Amino acid sequence: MASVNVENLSALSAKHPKPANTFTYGTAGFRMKADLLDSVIFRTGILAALRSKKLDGKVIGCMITASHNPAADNGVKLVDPMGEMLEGSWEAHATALSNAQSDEQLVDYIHSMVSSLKIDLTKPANVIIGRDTRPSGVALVNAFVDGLKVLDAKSTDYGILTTPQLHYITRCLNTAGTPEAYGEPSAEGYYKKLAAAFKTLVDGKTKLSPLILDCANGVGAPKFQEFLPYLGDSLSVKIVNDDIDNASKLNLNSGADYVKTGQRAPVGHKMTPQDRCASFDGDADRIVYYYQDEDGTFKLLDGDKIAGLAAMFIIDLVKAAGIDSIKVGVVQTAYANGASTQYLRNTLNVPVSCVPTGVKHLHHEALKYDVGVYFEANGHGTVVFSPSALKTIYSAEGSSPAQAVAIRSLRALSEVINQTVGDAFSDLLLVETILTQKQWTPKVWDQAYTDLPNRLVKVVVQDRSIFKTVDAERKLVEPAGLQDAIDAIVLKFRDGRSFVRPSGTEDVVRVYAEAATRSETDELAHRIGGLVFDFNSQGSGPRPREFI
Ligand code: 16G
Ligand code: MG
Repeated sequence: MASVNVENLSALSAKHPKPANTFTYGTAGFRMKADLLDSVIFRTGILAALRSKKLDGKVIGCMITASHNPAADNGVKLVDPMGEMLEGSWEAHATALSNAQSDEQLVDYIHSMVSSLKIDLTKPANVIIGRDTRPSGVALVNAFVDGLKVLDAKSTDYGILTTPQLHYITRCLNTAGTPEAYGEPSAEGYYKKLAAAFKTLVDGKTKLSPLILDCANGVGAPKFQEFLPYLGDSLSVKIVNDDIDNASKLNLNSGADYVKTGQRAPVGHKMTPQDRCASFDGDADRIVYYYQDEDGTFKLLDGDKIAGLAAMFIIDLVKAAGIDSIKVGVVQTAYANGASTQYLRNTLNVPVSCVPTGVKHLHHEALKYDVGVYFEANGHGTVVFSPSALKTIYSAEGSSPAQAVAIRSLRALSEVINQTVGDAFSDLLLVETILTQKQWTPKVWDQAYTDLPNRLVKVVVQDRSIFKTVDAERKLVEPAGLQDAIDAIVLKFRDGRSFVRPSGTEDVVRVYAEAATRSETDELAHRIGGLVFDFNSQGSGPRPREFI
């Protein structure tokens, strides 16, 4: 089994001293101010090497990004061999390694993992690395590589990539030469695969007007620019917010998070009712669409709207292909607008499951369906096809020309969609495919259902860890008595719904509320916010004035 070369570890570890902070590998890996991350990322390198050795040298991915956070932040997440998020049970190991107080503790923890998980340290380890455009990325990649050196892991640095590209390449490398080969393991391979599928899907259809694409001044900008030549004249896109040379602009007043949270267009974005717009987040794994109504109202088409559009389209295609043995399902979180869930269940008659927040939960649940469509309201999401569904789609022949066309579309759809993780590029092509095939404007798409007004508020509390939820985060079991008090308030509101959950990424508790009208929704959100703040005097700092 061999053991760790302690001298080598100490020499490398000395370059990456641990600050006094305590770290947690959360929903999206480690994420914080970049200047606190050096030791964390060094140790995550050690973990990545261990993970690869445990999996017999399979390639593990490492993405250095802090997504929609400000430019001064950064983060790291690891990707498992099929392009999915790091297995849940290893998150605790990441946390433990990052908090080891000395080299001795570090070595002890590595040895305890080696023995409890039966890791053979003599096995090879292979890790690939990608990063977003943040200036802190280069030094953090070096820290990660030092971590890999502790266990002699082999690494390939792919430089700047979007998060989903890194997921894609990881899967390609691990499936190369097998019947499940996912594609060429490079950004170029990714562009070629997606563009070819998209061209098949829109072949012969009238091209839509240009899409105005806000890239949040992040990695999506240079990468989408790089992608455009592959798309040729199948799609026209006008990229805005593409200044990656001025780091402070990253995610500033722009991007999917800004648009979704504030329900407004990026600053400086002059929209007309003719425009179809979309925003990526800082690492291009999230997308939302929007447009302006004739009366000037801003209209958001978020992850729920994308899920509804995709489910509707896929259900129709499966029927048209004559293979309705394939069952489509949709996965949402508690944040899904109540009107979207109703639309999916009652209009599309599709099964809908609700899971806790975080891509990994949705992805896992979606794998239970033949075709699983999953989206968070914030725009993270994709569609996954089960191996048996793919087999059916690829073996079907169709007994009429119409069936043959539908089958061809389904095949191309499974190629245009990045099935490893939610991917803003691939989701964009999915939406553009459907709008092109139907010749729909965003307004027509929006008519599927009307969102219930909703509001999200943050409550700063002394200790968010005392808030415990069940039922996919829709009910609090602790602190005792709080859920009953919430229920009593919600009952007073028409179409009222509200839930309270601790954030996985920030030191706050989040309150979501929806109700029949905007004013009732605001009142509900602020009543629940006040309730949580006051409950056992949990609130921290000044009580927000709008809380009731
Ligand atoms: C992370 C998750 C995202 C989730 C968000 C919730 C991934 C890749 N990202 O960004 O899916 O919506 O956390 O944040 O899983 P919260 O727990 O602070 O509300
Ligand atoms: Mg992101």
